[in-house]
Amino acid sequence: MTKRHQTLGEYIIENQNSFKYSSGELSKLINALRLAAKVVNHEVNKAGLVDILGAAGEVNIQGENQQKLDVMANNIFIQTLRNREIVCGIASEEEDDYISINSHDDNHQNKYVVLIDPLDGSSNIDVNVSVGTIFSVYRRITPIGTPVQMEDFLQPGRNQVAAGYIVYGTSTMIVYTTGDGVNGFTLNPAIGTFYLSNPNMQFPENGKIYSVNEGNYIHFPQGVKDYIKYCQKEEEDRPYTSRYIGSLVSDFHRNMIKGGIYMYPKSSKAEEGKLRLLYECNPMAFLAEQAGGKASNGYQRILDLQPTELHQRVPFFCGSKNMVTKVEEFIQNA
Ligand code: P6P
Repeated sequence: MTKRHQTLGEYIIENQNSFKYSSGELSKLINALRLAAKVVNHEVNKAGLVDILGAAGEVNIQGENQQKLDVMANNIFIQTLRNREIVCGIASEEEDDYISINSHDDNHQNKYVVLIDPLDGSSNIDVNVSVGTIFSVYRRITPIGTPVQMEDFLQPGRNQVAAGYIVYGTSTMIVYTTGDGVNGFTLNPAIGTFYLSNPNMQFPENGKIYSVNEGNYIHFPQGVKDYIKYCQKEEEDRPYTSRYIGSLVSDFHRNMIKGGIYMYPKSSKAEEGKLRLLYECNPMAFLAEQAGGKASNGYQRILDLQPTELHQRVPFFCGSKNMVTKVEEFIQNA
């Protein structure tokens, strides 16, 4: 009997009860993200065809030129989530402050907060390299009313109830977890349907790929330099292969399938690293651990870090468990 390729919609329905909070609203949230992903995918795929490239002329809180697609993706995800009576607040890389969303029904309280990087790696758009959306979902802590930054948004990553990414690459995929493993769904653009293509994704414990911007080598801490030299040494199963796309989602996705480690260390140029804890590191760390991998800031588990501000940055080492443990050893013994 040929294997039935489940659609994402069927998967959500069939696994609704496995989600410990099984309220149905998280399923609605995932469905909303699915819809937004299709719309953004359409825009990303035609980016080269219309005058949508180039900076929108504005600069976001990160001090980066906002590409028009960044702005569009941000608006698409916010509008899609706002209209569904599920989410009480959204924090986005593209928004200085979080957005509160009040329920239209006085008897209903929207119970989730979403943190999102609507189009990570957007500087790659102009050169036709894959980009991605990263999302992180928590249950609100405050019982009612307008969500509060400290309690509702600055939760440690171990509180996440769902996390995932959409990679707009050679094919468009949604990869996500609700705490019961990681599954990947590939879009059939001809009919606009996501199919379960990568069930139960697992990080190999060991890998032979390291992903880091070696152009920053001279600025890295000594322990990171020592680990990079370790990766390059002719010994045992080394030298490893260096692969760095400049798009976190793509590097992470490849490393999860093939085995490898992604690193964005702190440096003398970036005292806390570049990646944001809340909407890049925490969701990718949740996925990594759910797939048997590991995510660390070099000293601590990413998911145990207590956030202090929406857009804070942390050093990030993520991927095959034994590779992350090895770089931690180099960092801590330098
Ligand atoms: P650099 C993209 O801007 C991003 O946030 C990640 O997707 C990517 O891995 C990293 O930054 C690239 O940064 O400094 O190496 O260009």
